[in-house]
Amino acid sequence: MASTQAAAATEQAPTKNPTLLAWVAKMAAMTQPDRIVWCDGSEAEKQRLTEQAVKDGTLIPLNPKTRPGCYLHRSNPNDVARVEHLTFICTPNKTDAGPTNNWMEPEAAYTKLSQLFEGCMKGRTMYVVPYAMGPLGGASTKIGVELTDSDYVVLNMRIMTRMGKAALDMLGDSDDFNRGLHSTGDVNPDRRYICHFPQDNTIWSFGSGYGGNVLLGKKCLALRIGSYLGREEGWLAEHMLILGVTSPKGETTYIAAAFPSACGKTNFAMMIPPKEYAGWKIETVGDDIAWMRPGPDGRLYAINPEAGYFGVVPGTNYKTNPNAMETISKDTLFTNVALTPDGDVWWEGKDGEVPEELIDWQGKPWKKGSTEKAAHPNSRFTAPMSNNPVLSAKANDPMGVPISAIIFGGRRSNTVPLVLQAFNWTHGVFLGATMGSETTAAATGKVGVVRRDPMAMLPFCGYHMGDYLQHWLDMQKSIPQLPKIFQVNWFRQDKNGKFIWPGFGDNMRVLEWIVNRVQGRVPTQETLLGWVPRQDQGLNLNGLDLPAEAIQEATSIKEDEWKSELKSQEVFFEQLGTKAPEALMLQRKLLIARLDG
Ligand code: GTP
Ligand code: SPV
Ligand code: MN
Repeated sequence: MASTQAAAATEQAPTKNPTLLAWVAKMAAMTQPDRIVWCDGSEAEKQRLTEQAVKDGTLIPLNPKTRPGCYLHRSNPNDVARVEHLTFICTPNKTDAGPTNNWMEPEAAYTKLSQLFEGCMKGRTMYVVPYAMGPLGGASTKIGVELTDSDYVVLNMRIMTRMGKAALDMLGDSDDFNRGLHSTGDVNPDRRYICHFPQDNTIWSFGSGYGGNVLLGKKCLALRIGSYLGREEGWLAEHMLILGVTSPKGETTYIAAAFPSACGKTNFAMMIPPKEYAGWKIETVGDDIAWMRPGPDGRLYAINPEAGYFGVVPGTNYKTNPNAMETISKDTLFTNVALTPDGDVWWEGKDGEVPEELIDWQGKPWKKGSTEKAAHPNSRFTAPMSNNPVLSAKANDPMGVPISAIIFGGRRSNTVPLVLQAFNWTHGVFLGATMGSETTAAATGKVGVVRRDPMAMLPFCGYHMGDYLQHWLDMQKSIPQLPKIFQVNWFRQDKNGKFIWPGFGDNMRVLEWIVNRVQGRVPTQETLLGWVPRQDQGLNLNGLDLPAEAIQEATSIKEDEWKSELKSQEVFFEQLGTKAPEALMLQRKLLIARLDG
C-alpha cells in the first residue's frame, strides 16, 4: 500500500523536484490516502473542488443573486478558533522556545504525531498544495507546500495565498520550502496538535479544520516559522497590517500597525476617512501580516505575504467598514455565520433589521430575541484581496513599501491613552514589548482578560520572546532611516462600559496626527509616557460629535493606573528571566523614575 502511494505521488506529479517528491511520498506512506491530487490553482480545479465540497456538505451555496460565488461553511462547534494551548514550538532545547510558548522535543513530537497521522487519510484524498507567501518571484517571498485531506483548506489556501502551478514553478528544483502536513483527523480536541519545527522548516497540524490552525501559510509559516527565519536572516515577521495614506497633496505615507487578534487591523487597513477628510485616501497593502526588511535606501520595506483576508465578520457593516462589505459581496467563503431564509448570510452587527428567523452558525433554528449568538463571535470571511475596492497596487509589488511609522495598539478599557509617540526606537520597542490587551474570541479561552501581548505576537512568536525583543532592538543598527513608533488605543471605555472614542473611520484623525509627526509638521507635547497631541495644533476634531470631556478621558494619563500597569509589566519581564533585554529594563527604570519623581 505504502509503496503504491509513493509511486502514485511521483507518477502524477507536475514537478521533478526530487526533495519535494521524496517528501510527498514519505508523508503519503504514513497517512495512506486513497488518492493524491496535486493542486494547480486553476479555475477548473476551483470549480471541481467547490462542487465536491457542496456535495459532501462542507460548503453550503449562498444565494447567487445576493452573494455570487459565495459559500457558507460550518466548522465543528469544538473547533472555532486558534488553540494556543495545543500549539507547540518544537526546538531541541526548551529555552529556545521560551517561556511564552508550549514546547515539545522534536523527536518526541514527531513520534507522538506520527501515531495520529498513521493511516489517517485512508479512504480520503491527499491534496498537495504548493503556495507562495509574498508576490511571485519576490526576493522576500517564501514557498510552502501543504499536504491536507481537507477540500475546505485547499479552497481557502487558494484565496489566501498565490497557490498552485506558479508557486511550484517558482520553487523549481530547490529544497527551500516549508513542509506542511495537515489532517482534519476526527476533530477531537484531545487529539489536536499544531506543531512547529523551525529547524526543519516543518509544520504538522492534526485534528482541526479551522483557520489559523490549518491554513498553514498564515500564522504557522508567515509568523511562527517566519519570525524564527527573520531572526536568522535579519528581518521581521510581524502581526501587522500595512496601509498607505495619501494626503490631498498626493503625498503617500506607508504605515504598519500591530494590534492583537480581533483588535482592529482589518478595519484600520480598509478605513474610509470621515467627510472632513475630503481628498485623503487610505489604501490597503495587507490586513494581518507584514514581513519587513531593510531596503537598499536605508528604509524599512514591508510586504504582505498573503493574497486574501481571513477577517472577523461580526461588527462588519456599511458604517464601520464599507470596503470590507464590498470585499465580501462576491467570491467569499464564510465560516460560522448565520444563514437567512433567502440564502444570504447574517451576523451580529450587520446593517439593517435583525431577521425574525435564521439558521444559526451551528445549523440550528434561531429566532429574533434569542440570547444565543446567531453567528459565532469568531466567525470569519475568506475573501481575495483583489475584491478590496481600496487595494494598493503595491500589494503585488515584490519590493513592498517603505514604512515611515509603526503603531502598536491593544484593546484596553482603561490606562492606555488614545495615542502617543515614542521618544525613540528603543522606547518604541519598550511600548511594543509592554503592550497589554484584553483577550478576544480569536483564540479559545476566556474573553476580556488583560494579558501581556508583546507586539501582538504572543501567540505567534516562534522562539524565545526575550530574544525576539532583543532582535527588535538590534534591528535599529541595520535601518538607517528608522520608522517612528506610536502607541494607540481605540478601546477605552466610559463608566457605563461604552467605547469613548468612535473609532473606525474616525481613527483617521489619529492617523493624520501620526502622518504629520512623521513628516515633521506638528509640534507635540511631552508627557511621562511619550509625546502626545497638543491641545492646540493637535488632533483635528472638526465634525466630531464628542464632548470635550470625552476627548479628555480618552487621552488621559492616570498615574495610579500606570503604577498598577507597571506591576503587571514586571511580571512579564520576570518571566523572560535573564533574556529580558537590558535596554528594555533601563526603559522601565526610567519610566518608574519619571512616575515617582
Ligand atoms: P485578526 O484577523 O484576528 O488578526 O483581527 P484584526 O486585528 O484584523 O481585527 P478586526 O479589524 O477584524 O476587528 C475585530 C473587531 O474589532 C471587530 O468586531 C471590529 O468591529 C472591532 N473594531 C475594529 N476597529 C475598531 C475601532 O476602531 N473601535 C471599536 N470600538 N471597535 C473596533
Ligand atoms: C488571528 O487570530 O489573529 C487571525 C485569525 O488572524 S487566525 O487565522 O484563525 O489565526
Ligand atoms: Mn491575525
